[in-house]
Amino acid sequence: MPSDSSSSSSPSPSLDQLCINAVRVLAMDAVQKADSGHPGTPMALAPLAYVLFTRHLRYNPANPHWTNRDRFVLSAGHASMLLYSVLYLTGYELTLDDLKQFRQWESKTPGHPEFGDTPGVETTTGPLGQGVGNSVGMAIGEAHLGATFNREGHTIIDHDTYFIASDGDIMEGISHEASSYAGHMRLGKLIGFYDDNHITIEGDTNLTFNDDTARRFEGYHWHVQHVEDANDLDAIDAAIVVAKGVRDKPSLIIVRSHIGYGSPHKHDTAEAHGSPLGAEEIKLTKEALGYPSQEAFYVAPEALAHWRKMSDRGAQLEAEWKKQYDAYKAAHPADAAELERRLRGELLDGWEDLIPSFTAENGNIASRAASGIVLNAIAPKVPELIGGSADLASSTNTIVKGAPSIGPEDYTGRNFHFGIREHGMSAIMNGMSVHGGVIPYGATFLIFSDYMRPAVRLACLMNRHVIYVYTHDSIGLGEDGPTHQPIEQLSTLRAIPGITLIRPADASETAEAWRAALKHNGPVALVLTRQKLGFIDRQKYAPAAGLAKGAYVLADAPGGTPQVVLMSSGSEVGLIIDAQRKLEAAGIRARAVSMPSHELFAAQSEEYRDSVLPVGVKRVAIEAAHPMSWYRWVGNDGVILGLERFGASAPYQELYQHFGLTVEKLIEAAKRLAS
Ligand SMILES: Cc1ncc(C[n+]2csc(CCOP(=O)(O)OP(=O)(O)O)c2C)c(N)n1
Repeated sequence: MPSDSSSSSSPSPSLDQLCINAVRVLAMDAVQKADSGHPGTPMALAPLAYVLFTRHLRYNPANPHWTNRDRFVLSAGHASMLLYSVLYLTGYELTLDDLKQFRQWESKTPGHPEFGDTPGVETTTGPLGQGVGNSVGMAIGEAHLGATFNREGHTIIDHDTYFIASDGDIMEGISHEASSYAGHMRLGKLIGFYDDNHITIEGDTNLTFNDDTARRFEGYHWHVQHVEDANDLDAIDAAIVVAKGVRDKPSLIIVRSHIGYGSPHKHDTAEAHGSPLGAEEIKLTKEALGYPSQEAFYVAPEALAHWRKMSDRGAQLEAEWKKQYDAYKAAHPADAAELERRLRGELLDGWEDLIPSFTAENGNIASRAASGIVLNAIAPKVPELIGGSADLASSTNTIVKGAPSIGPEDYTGRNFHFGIREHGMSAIMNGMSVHGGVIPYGATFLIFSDYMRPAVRLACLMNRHVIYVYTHDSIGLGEDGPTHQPIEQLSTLRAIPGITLIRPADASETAEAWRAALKHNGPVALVLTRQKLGFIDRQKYAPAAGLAKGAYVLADAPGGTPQVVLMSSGSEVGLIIDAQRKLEAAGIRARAVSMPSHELFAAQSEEYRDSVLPVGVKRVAIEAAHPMSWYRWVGNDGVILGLERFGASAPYQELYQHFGLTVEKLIEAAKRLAS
C-alpha cells in the first residue's frame, strides 16, 4: 500500500488524514447500509477530493448557484459517495442522515449524482464519459459568457471547471470526441483528473486497455501531468497549481490510485468497485486506517470542523466576487442586467415580433430552409441562442449569417463548428446548459440522432432547455438511401420521457415550432425535411398557431361530426389535406388533423384532445416512419400507414409510391373506416 505523505500547507498530517479517512469511512458505511453502491473509488480518491475541495475549488456551500463558482463534475458517477461525503463535510445542505439514506426513495443521495436532487451536484453523471463532455460544455459556457460580458477592469466571469474521469470514462468514445474538441478550443480553464487505478469491473485494465492515455491527450493538445501516488497531497496540490497556470490548453492530471485504498483484503481488486466491503472488512479497514472509531458514519469533530472551514472560506470568496460584481454593475448596468436576464432564463421582450410569417410566394420551401430563415430572423433578439452543427451547417441551415464563429480565437461568437462529433456535441450542449446563460442548439441529420441518444436522454432527465435541429427527416431525403433514411428514430425519440419532438408540416408551422421551442422549458427536437413542402394556405386552413397545442384541426368537411379522422405530421400532412378534399368530393366527411407534436398534444386537457380526435370516430395516421408512436392516437380500430422496413436509394417520390405512402392508400383506408 503506498504511504500517505503530508502537505506543508495543511493543518497537520494527522488532521489531514482524519479528514481524508472521514470520506473513506462515510463511503464505506453508506454503501454498506444501502447494501449497494461503489465504495472503492471514493476510498482511493479521498485525498484528491480533499486537496481539491480545501485548497483549490472556489465554491460556497451556502450558495451552490453562485454564478462564478468553479464547476466540479464527477464523471465517474458511480463513485457518488465521494461527492456526497465531500458536500456534507464542507457544509452544503446535506446532512449525515441524508448520507444514511444513500440510494433510498426520494433521498438527496441517489445512486448516481442527479442534477437538481442534491445541492452541489452540477450535472447528472453515471453513463460513463458524459461528465467529461459536460465539463467541456461548462468550460465553453464560461469562456463564452466571460468573453461576452467581462469588461476592462471587470472580470466577473472567470472560473475553472474540474472533472474526475475513471478508466471507463476515458475508454468511452464520447470522452474522445469532447476532449478532442476541448483541445482544439484551447479551453485552458478545464482541468481533468484521470483516476488511473488499473481496475474496472471485470478485473485489471490489462484485459482491455493499453492506450497511452498521456500521449493520446497530448495529441489532443492537452497539457498532461502525472501524479504517481494518489495519497501524495503535495504532489496533487503541485499538479493543480501547474494546471491552473496553463491557460492556453486544457489539463489532464493522471493520478495513479488504488481502488479500495485502506482495505486489507479488497485494496486493488475489482471487488472493491461495486459491492459493499462487508461488516468485517469495514472493521479491519477502519483499524488499518487508524480511524478513531468503529461507529458507523463517525466523523471526528476536529475533522468536521476543519472541513467546515470551507463554508467560511466559500462565503468569503463569494462576498469578494459580489463586491467585484457590484462594481461591474455600477459601471456597466446594461451589461449586468442582460447577464442577469440570461442567467434567469428569461427571453427578451419583443423577440416574438421577429418571427417571420410565410406566404404562398416564399413558403413553398423545405422545413429545414424555413427553419434557417426563422433562426436568422429571431437571432438578434435571442443572443443567448448559440449553437451549430456536426459539420452539416449548410444542410441543416443552422448558421446565423453574419455572426462570428465561436473558436479558440474568439469565444464571443455564436456559430459553433462541432466537427463530426454528434455525441460530443450533445454532451457539450448539456454542459453549456447547466452552466447557464445560454440556450444551446445542435444540428445534424435525424438519422444521426442515434449517435447523440445517450446525451439526449440525459438532457431529458435533467430537463435542460436545449434544442436539437434534426433535418433530412425521412425517406423523403431520397437518393442517399437507407443508411441515411430515418425509420425508427421518430418513435424512439418520442419514447424518451421529457422530450418534446416537433415535426412541422410547412414553413408556417416551422415558424411556430421555433416559437414553441424557445418558450418551452425542456429539450426540444425540431424535425425538418430536406425536400420542399407545399405551403398550406392559412386563409383556407386553420392557423399554424395551433401547433402550440401539439395537434389541431386543419380542415373539416361540412355537415357535422366527421366520419373519419386523418392525421399526420410534417411532410405527410400535405397528403392528408389532399385526401380530405378528395374524400369530401366523394361524399365522405373526413377531418384533417396536423399533429406536429405528440408530446405537446398529450399535455392538453382531455376536453381539447377529444375536440380534435372525437371519441368514437375512427382514425387513420400516416407518417413516413415506423408506426409505433401512433398507436396511442389511432386506437385499436385505426389504421397507420408507416414503414416497418428500411428505405431505399431512389428519388423520394418513387419511394413514397413504392411504400404505399400515398393519397390513394389514405383514401382507401379512410373509406374502409368511415362510418
Ligand atoms: C456507458 C456506461 N457503460 C457501462 C457502465 C457500467 N459501469 C459502471 S463503472 C464501469 C467501469 C468501472 O471501471 P472504472 O471506470 O475504471 O471505474 P472504477 O472501477 O475505477 O471505479 C462500468 C462498465 C456505465 N456506468 N456507463
